[in-house]
Amino acid sequence: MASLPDHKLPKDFLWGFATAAFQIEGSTDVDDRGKSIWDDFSRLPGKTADGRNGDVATDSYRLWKEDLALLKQYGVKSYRFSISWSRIIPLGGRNDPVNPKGIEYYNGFINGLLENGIIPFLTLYHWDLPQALHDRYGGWLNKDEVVKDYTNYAKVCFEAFGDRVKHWLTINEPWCVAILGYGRGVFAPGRSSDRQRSPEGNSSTEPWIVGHHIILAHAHAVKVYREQFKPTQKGQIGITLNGDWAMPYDDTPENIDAAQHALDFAIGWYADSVHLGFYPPYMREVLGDRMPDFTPEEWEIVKGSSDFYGMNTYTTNLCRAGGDDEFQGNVDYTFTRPDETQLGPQAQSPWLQDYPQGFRALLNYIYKRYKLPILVTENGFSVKGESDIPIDEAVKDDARVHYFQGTTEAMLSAIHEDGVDVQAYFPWSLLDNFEWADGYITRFGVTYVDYETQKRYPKDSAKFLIEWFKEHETIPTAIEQLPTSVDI
Ligand code: GBH
Repeated sequence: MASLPDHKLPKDFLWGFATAAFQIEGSTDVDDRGKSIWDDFSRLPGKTADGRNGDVATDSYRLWKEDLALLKQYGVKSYRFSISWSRIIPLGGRNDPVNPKGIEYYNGFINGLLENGIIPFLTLYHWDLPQALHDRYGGWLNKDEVVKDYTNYAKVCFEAFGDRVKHWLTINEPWCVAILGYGRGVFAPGRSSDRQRSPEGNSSTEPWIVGHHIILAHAHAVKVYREQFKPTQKGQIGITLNGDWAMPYDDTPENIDAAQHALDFAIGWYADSVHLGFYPPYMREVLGDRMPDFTPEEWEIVKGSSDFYGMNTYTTNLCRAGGDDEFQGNVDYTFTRPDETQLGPQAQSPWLQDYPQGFRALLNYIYKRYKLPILVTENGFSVKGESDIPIDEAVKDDARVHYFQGTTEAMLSAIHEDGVDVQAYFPWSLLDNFEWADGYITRFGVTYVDYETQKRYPKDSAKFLIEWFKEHETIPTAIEQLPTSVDI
């Protein structure tokens, strides 16, 4: 008799919660930290929805022991967080001094994680470019300088932390850096052609140039890691990309094409280049000469420069041909089906609905196309009204529990029924935190943060996820080959 289907997670599956430095640390002028582009940007009037900035955030730079205690209480296997470049090299550049206090801080935190049996999963860049590099030479717009400076920063981190850190992400969501920072201008450094928004910038060229430079910087850092550190440190390294599932609005051929075009612009831009060694032909068709290209030598470094597929995903969009949003490949997004029904429950964030089938479809699409193990490094939901109700109600986050019920089961089906190789899952986020242009209004945490007291309150979604992973975790056995059933 065959054994019953084992609906457990693969043996070394990593799970934990995710955060990013600027969204939680605060203490922006402590211990010789330099400024990042988000410091000034978030202080400008009108850049965040509530007019608040990252100076305090969840105060995690000071309260790191509390965060650690929380992670321990939650029983996570891993924790995904990011390092602030401006704490490590305050002025950012390769000839600028390294800040021992910054290194010491992250050393303490990494050691604290390891002492508690929690595997550090480290992002090198989650959007907080040192301001000095932006002022000095235009930051991500300056290929020769930024590629060298980023690679140097990465190297400093491999040297300082790589004896203990075995999981590295080079860049978080380059699409957001390029499109939101240099196209729409809603994220730092806030460049855009829209002169009401920004005194300078060119939305039709800069995003594509910035994305191009980010890919190259990522690839060079990976090359350094593989050549100089991996042989002894034996870790894994890759990039993580945002990207939501794209579904045709209906089954007309132009809308079926539109969904693929949306994927090309949102995902293929980075994933085809990094994993397959080319830019999506449709991007060149739309952008023409504005789409840069790599030299054959550069492609050699770029192609295959990620050990895995790093996936940040939140929702699904219904796609229709047309519309003039070039950043979406001239594809129109909606959540409203032809029959006027909604795709799923609406989050607090306008861009997010709960549709777990899309997550499963995306996992399949990505695995088929890129043939790499998938690490889900972000997935999460903001709940309508959560910031306007008392704490004891806010922690009953049913809509978020519903979301995670759906996505965890969708992931399990993708693993067991579809054979997709998923190796990690990090819900976003450990804490409510500084939600970029939304300020503190939008909450993504599985832990509620009272921003007056900085007290942390576990929400029901944290409890749900902890239980779910307990139930589905495969406990390694001493005797690996133990039979699961005996044929009689
Ligand atoms: C993640 O990005 C970030 O990595 C994380 O820092 C953040 O806190 C989290 O999401 C929650 O937002 O309507 O054109 O402005 C998620 C990817 C891509 C989702 C851009 C929102 C809005 C597009 N994001 N998208 S637009």
